[in-house]
Amino acid sequence: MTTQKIRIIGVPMDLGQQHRGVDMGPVAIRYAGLSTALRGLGYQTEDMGNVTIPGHYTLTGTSYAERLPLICKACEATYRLAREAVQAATTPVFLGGDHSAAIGSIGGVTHDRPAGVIWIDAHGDFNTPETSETCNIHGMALAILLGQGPPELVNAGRPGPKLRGDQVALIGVRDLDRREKQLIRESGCTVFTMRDIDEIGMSGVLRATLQALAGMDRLHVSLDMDSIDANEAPGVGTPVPGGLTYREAQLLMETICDTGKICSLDIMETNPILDISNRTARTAVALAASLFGKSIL
Ligand code: Z70
Ligand code: MN
Ligand code: MN
Ligand code: MN
Repeated sequence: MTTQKIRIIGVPMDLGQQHRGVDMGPVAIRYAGLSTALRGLGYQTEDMGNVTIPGHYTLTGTSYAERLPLICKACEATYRLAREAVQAATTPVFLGGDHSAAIGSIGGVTHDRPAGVIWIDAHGDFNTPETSETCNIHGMALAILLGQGPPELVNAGRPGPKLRGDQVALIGVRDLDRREKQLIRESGCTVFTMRDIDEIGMSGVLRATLQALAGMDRLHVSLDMDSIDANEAPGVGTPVPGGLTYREAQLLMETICDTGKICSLDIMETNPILDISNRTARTAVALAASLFGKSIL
């Protein structure tokens, strides 16, 4: 499924959460050598630059009401670029930006045909405005894609839910809010927490994930960098202890690569201001390379 042309799309979204600096994620990942790494694997790369998104600093206040329409507009612009990338027979890689941008990227890549989604995250991103303890939309992105939450965002790009629960697997979960747990249990998504990874190992988790998504002929990976342990990815807004090791994350990417079904990738939540020497972006590039076929031997 992965085409020989990879199209890089920056989505410097910082409206879905409170920390400054995540809008610099796209450029940090570029500077860490994403295109060079992918070209080294034999792909052609094409960089579309960034979606234009008004930064946090342009807001007059901190209200959800002010941010919602701006996030909506940014997701619709991202949706269009995602759709065009698929229509042009390229494999889009979206560089975030906070995870609310995935509402647009996943919406757009599923415009003409469905895709299974592997959502790799410390969090569930399954809140709604009713359950959220923060009002941060990046913590609602997956629920919105499944049709729950603010209608403007549920209907971004095209009307209605973009995914069904049986098309989604979450991996790396270790921090859910109280009422978010209930929603996620009812969602029909396949969920592998850090406990599952400890008990059956990443290879066991991946076998079960790929079995759950076996009916899908395309797979989108949505990688929240806070899934990775802070040793390898310190530059994220919401670090949670006990994350994926570098080796677990590499195995994850290598195994998904082996399916040959990757149609698109999000690399979200890299925040250079909170990082140490661009380590998080460098980890992101190494993981992207494995997803797109870099092998050890
Ligand atoms: C919390 C909330 C979140 C990402 C943090 C955190 C959500 N559950 N998502 N970082 N990517 O605010 O809803
Ligand atoms: Mn997330
Ligand atoms: Mn997260
Ligand atoms: Mn939390």
